[in-house]
Amino acid sequence: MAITREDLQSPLKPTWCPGCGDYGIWLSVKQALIQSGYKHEEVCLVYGIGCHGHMCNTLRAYGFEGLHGRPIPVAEGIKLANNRLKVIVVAGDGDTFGEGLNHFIAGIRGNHDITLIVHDNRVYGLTTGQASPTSAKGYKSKSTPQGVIEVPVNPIALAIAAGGSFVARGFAADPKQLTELILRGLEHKGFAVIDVMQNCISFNHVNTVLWFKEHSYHLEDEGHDPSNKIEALKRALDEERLGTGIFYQDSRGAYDAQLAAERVPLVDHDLSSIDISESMEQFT
Ligand SMILES: Cc1ncc(C[n+]2csc(CCOP(=O)(O)OP(=O)(O)O)c2C)c(N)n1
Repeated sequence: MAITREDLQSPLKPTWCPGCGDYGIWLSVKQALIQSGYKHEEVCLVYGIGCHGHMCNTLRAYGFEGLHGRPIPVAEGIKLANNRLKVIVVAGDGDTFGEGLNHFIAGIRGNHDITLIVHDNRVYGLTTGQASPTSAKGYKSKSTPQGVIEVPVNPIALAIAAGGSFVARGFAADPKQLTELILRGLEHKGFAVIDVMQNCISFNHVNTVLWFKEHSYHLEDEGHDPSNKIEALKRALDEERLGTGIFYQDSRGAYDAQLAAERVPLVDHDLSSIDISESMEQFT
């Protein structure tokens, strides 16, 4: 049976700060799962460590919360072991563009069939407000009292340049568009990057909901064509006017679909003739 709102209902209440952008993303993930028509057992979510990762407590769905920076390789492993699953990564900007940046690029290059939702609040939220890789140059935080010296990572431009087959930006305060982007990402056969502009009400007093509203526009409203890579990159490099929607999409085929046809995913291996009793002895 397809997932219902009741299925996703967790007995645990969110602990995010009132006004946090995590609520809008949580709502959009739930809406997308309900609208997708997938069954509960067909979906697996992998969470990073951070405020965003607390979604594992508030969303009743199969999932795994691992190490900070490592949700992408965990998701790739799950997808390779059982490629019938729809695998979603819920990560932070620290997770994805700091500790896990190599995994972001490797995931894109491999075009693993995963939907990545980055809660990009431009700050390390859970550890109480240090600068993150997407904090603007000059951004003052407790870890950068004089202002950030480095230039920020531009997730959209980086994803397109690395060979991304689906590159989109959403906004936590626009759940209607974000739900649609997640659905499109889930349908996409390959690595779908959805970088979500998100406010952190407690620690980022620069990139507020109002700031994001004033600095963003819908790509669709300007007739953007997601098959035009050069135009997508041009728009991605504009850091003053932040487009939301799908920047770029192509259909080069996902990793698991390109593996040798005779490869049997781990989940379908016949284990009936394998005797593991000797290995289990140490646990008895
Ligand atoms: C390998 C490792 N490095 C650092 C940490 C400490 N740590 C936990 S959460 C976090 C930052 C989370 O920031 P982000 O990924 O942006 O998520 P947010 O809390 O903003 O949602 C850090 C640095 C850790 N748990 N593991």
